[in-house]
Amino acid sequence: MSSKPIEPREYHSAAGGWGSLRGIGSTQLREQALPSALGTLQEQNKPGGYMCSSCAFAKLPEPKPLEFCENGAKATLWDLTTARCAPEFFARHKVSELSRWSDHDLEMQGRLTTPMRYDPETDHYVSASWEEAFAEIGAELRAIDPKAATFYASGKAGLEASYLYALFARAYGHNNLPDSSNMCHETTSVALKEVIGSPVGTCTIDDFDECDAIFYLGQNPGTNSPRLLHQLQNAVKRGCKIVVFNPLREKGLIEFVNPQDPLQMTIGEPTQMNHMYLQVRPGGDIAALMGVCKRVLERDAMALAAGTGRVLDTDFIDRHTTGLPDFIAKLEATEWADIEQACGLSRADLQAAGDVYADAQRVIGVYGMGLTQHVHGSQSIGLLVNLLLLRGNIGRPGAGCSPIRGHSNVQGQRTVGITEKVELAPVEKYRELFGVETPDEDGHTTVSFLEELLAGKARAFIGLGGNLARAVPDHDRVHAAWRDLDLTVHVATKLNRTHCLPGKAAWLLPCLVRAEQDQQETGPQQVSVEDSFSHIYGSIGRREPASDLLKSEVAIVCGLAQATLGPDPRLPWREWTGDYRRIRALIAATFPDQFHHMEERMDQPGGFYRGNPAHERIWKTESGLAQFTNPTVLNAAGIGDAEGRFHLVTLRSNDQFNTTVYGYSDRLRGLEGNRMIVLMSPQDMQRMALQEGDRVVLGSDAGDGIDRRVTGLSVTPYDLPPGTLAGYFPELNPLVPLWYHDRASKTPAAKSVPVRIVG
Ligand SMILES: Nc1nc2c(c(=O)[nH]1)N[C@H]1C(S)=C(S)[C@@H](COP(=O)(O)OP(=O)(O)OC[C@H]3O[C@@H](n4cnc5c(=O)[nH]c(N)nc54)[C@H](O)[C@@H]3O)O[C@H]1N2
Ligand SMILES: Nc1nc2c(c(=O)[nH]1)N[C@H]1C(S)=C(S)[C@@H](COP(=O)(O)OP(=O)(O)OC[C@H]3O[C@@H](n4cnc5c(=O)[nH]c(N)nc54)[C@H](O)[C@@H]3O)O[C@H]1N2
Ligand SMILES: [Mo]
Repeated sequence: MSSKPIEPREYHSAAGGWGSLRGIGSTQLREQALPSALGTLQEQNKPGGYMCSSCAFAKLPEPKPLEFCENGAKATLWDLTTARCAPEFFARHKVSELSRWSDHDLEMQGRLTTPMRYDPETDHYVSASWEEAFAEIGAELRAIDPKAATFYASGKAGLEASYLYALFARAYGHNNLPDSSNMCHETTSVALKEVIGSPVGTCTIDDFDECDAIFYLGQNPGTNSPRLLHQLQNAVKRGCKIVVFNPLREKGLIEFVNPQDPLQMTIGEPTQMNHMYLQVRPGGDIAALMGVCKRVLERDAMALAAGTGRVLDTDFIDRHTTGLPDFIAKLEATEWADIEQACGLSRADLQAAGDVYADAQRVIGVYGMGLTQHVHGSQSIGLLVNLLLLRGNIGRPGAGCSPIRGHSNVQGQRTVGITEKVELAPVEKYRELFGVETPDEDGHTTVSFLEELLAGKARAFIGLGGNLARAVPDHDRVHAAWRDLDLTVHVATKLNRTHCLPGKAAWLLPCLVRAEQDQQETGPQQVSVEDSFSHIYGSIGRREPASDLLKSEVAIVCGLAQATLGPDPRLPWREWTGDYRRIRALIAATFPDQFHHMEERMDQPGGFYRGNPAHERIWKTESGLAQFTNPTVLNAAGIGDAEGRFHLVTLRSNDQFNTTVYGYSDRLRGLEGNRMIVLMSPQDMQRMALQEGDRVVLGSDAGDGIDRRVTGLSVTPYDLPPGTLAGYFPELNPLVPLWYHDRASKTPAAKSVPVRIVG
């Protein structure tokens, strides 16, 4: 064993700053995007322009001259590459060969240009016409039981294509409409619905201008929603206190230099972003929030004794909530020692965080995958809501619950009917407007689709975007089963690993990206999207499409529906393709309260707010009140501690968008050049007698007898709580058992995966 202390890796500059500008430049070089693509970026996220296809952050009413971040620019330049993945490429490479290529190398081939059909005889994709594609896919779908087909959506397609995709599924005969949400914020949709009656966040972006404290749990803004750093920086400069809970010290929550502020860029000091940074153990948020709530009660008792007024907002609690007495009993029965053990944080730190909460008039709770991707993730969200309810921090300015969504229109896809749950589908409206009867049975979530796949019962898969077989848990097992599907169809922009697992009949259907012009019979068309804050925006692309043969997602969905369902005067798919205003009129007719006058309102600066009852303190819960809930566990991980067991957190780097791997630089964590790494605390490395760069094999410790392992991982020292490992998604997905998911929502628990070092 070496006696030299092991130094954890870290990045020594602030988030933002010159590093983010260099990040954009290197993408442009790597992607050989035309210089004019940089000009196109000026239209990003502005009224009359196109909306970024990266994350789901707000598009502000008063945009700056450059209203994009490093990663938004990368996403656009990645879309606007000059490279083309054309039929000649497929002629050179067999699909079985391509299935061994890296995620990065596949997407680097550039934009798909032509519909491609899989030829099982030669193991090549070969070009075909759109007419052939639609006719053959329609015939395949007509030949099977609709309930054996799944229509997945990845969260990028606009509201128009999404609305029609959901309608197509119902008219064809199933509710199998999982989307990427099922691996992401489904925990939010289920948990928030239960406790506040709304499946989405209650904040709008303006709330960040008024809050006094932000409790920031399990979300990495520096990489995944960089534009939010500006709001956070402004809040800090106003004196707002940010309290972070995260096992990793993420740079964006430590220090930030605004790349659009010339003064700060040249001579200024970085902004120190947090007031407290609490390195909670994975899943320890339940215990940590219990500790914070305990302190709030202590402060309330102290205030009562001193006669200085209550800390609890008793008026709000009496009028708007139910369940507090039980929660108080639970808090009183929970020992500090157990809390400290479950979260790895000290009582003193949690009390200090409780004091920040109690002293703030307006508090926002922000969270991301660090809360949602756990077996008891729903309980963590319940606890965060409990904390907010104690002082009436929901439904007033500067306060609320703010989940940060993933894909740029993932929330919107759910809003307009892409859901496997019948109760959330506009069943009456489908009947009234189209004579379509929605099947009664709930459809598949992502996990239940995969269970069917592994059981050999699934027959057909259509993906409206995404890279599902790569993004899911247990993907080694999934890959083997995927090729037994009778039909796989991917509406896509670039080639990915799932495409290289063709079913017996298999198609790649290339589509436009958002920055490209979508020309239809009535002229250039607009689409629309929804952000994390329930605002809807119009989006119009002006770039010349990457190929003459590309179709829009709307045109492809309509082509597939028409070919599958045959002519029906109540479902004029062709006319809808010709004029998207007609689709928006249908969206408005289906959801009139939220989407009335959509056409006029979506282009106004800042879009329009579709409303949220919980924001108005109207609680659409079973009791009609906001609900305090009691946790049944103190740690959200599904499997507890044991000798030799680690809890593995799977993460995104700063150089990827989900399975799209732009490159190998995780700049904000000081990690360069290799994604096959496992981050480990220096203490654990010493205990295990490991050196930096040692190669290890991680194996599943889920106790189900299934051998899951990932080899060739290079040990890298990192500042992590002991017993915690971290590494990259999707490389480590083979270690996540399919059954290891949030109990309430079935969201895979990718943040506390039980593993061992097995070699
Ligand atoms: N550039 C870029 N932007 C993206 C994406 C991308 O891949 N690249 N993906 C998009 C999508 S689909 C999504 S869903 C979002 C994801 O954005 P995030 O929600 O930020 O997701 P992750 O990168 O998975 O990181 C989650 C954070 O939670 C922390 N964490 C892990 N376990 C725990 C825990 O138990 N408790 C707490 N408190 N923290 C924990 C991790 O250290 C990490 O900082 O980003 C979207 N935006
Ligand atoms: N272990 C682990 N697993 C995870 C996660 C994790 O944190 N850890 N995160 C989960 C989360 S939050 C999510 S959202 C999922 C993501 O899962 P998915 O949404 O299925 O995956 P993406 O990587 O976003 O999909 C990328 C592909 O989408 C296609 N594409 C890109 N742009 C467009 C477009 O404009 N239109 C169309 N039609 N296609 C397009 C391209 O072909 C590209 O290869 O992964 C989940 N899996
Ligand atoms: Mo996501």
